[in-house]
Amino acid sequence: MKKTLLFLLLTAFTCISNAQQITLMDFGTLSQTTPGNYNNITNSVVGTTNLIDNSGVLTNEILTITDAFDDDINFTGTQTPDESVPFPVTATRDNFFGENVEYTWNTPSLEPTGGFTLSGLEVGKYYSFKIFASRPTSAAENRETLYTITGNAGSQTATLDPVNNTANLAAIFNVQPNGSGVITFQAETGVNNNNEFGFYYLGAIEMTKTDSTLSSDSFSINGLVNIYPNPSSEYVNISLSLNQAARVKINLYDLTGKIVKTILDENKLAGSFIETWNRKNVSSGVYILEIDADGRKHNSKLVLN
Ligand SMILES: [Ca+2]
Ligand SMILES: [Ca+2]
Repeated sequence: MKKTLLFLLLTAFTCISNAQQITLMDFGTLSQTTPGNYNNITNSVVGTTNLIDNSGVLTNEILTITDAFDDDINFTGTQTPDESVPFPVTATRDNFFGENVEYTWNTPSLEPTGGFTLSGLEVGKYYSFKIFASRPTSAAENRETLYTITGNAGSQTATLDPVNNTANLAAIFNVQPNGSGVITFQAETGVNNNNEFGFYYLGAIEMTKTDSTLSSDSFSINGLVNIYPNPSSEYVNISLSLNQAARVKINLYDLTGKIVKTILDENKLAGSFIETWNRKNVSSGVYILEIDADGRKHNSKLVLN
C-alpha cells in the first residue's frame, strides 16, 4: 500500500515537474471572438485580462495593455489559415495594429508602438511565444512587424510579414520573467516594412510556460520561416532560423508537383539567415516553395507576378 502511494506521489510529481501550461490569446474585435478556452483581448487601447489557460483554469497571470495600439481594429485577416497554424479562423481574421505615419482613415492616430505586460508570472519559469498576424491585400508590399519580448535576461526579437500570410509564425523561446514576475511585449514597424503608414499587426499568440527551457525542436519549422514579399515581382527573401546546423534545400515546385528551380542546397550553421532569390527567369504564376532542413519540411504558396 505504501509503495503504491509513493509511486502515485512520484508520478504526480513527475507530471507536475514536466508540466506545460499553454495560454491562447486572440487579439481583435468583440464581434469575432474565439469560443472555448481562449483569452479574447478586444480593447486595443487599455485594459487588463486575467488569463485562462487552454483548459479554462484561471492563471492569475495578467495581461495589461500598457502601450496603446490604434483604436481601430483590423478584421480582414486570413479566413483560410494553414493547418499548421495553431489558431482557428476566429483568431486569424482580426488584428490589433498600429502605424508609424499618421493614419487618418477613421480618427487620426499615430501609434508607432503597441504593447502589453504580462504580470503575475512565475519567476524562474520559461515562457515561449508563437505569434500570428495576417493582412490579405492585393498591394505588393511588405508590412513586416517586429516583435520584442523582454524578460530578466534582456530582449529577444522576431519578425513576420503579415501580408497575405496564412502559414508563417514569429517565434520567441524561453523568456524568463524579471524578478517581479513581469515580461513585456512590444510590436512595431519592422525595417523591411514598406507600407506608406508602416502598418504593423498582432493577431494571436500561443504562450507556453515550461519548467525548463523548451527546445525549438518541439516547434515545427513553420514557426521559424518567413517569405517576403509574397506575391513577388522581383526578389523573394526567405528567412530561416535554425536551432542547429542542417543541410538546407529550398526548391520551387509548380502546382503539378514538378520541380521548377532549386534555389538553395547548402550546409548551414545554426542561427538565422536570409536567402534572397531573383525570380527573373521563372514565369509568373502560383508555386509551392518547399524548405527542407534535414527532413523538417515547410511548404508555402508563393505567387510570382
Ligand atoms: Ca502606442
Ligand atoms: Ca485575432
